[in-house]
Amino acid sequence: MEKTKKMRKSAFVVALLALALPAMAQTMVDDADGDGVYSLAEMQAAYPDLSEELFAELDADADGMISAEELAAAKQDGMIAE
Ligand SMILES: [Ca+2]
Ligand SMILES: [Ca+2]
Repeated sequence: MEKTKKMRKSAFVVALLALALPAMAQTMVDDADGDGVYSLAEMQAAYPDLSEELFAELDADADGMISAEELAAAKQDGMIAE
């Protein structure tokens, strides 16, 4: 009886890990110069296909940089891949 319970528990843990893995595979934009926002070059390092036009669209406040909020919004709207 006890053995079965233990096996169920580890199966549950494996299932949790399997759920967590795709989240970890998300595209991470690297803030290479550490200024807290993402430049076109930094965005293109993560998204090689990102055009200047799309970058400008993602830049909601048009300051020439993508903030973490703008990046999250772009992902949420499906404008760029997760
Ligand atoms: Ca930066
Ligand atoms: Ca911006």
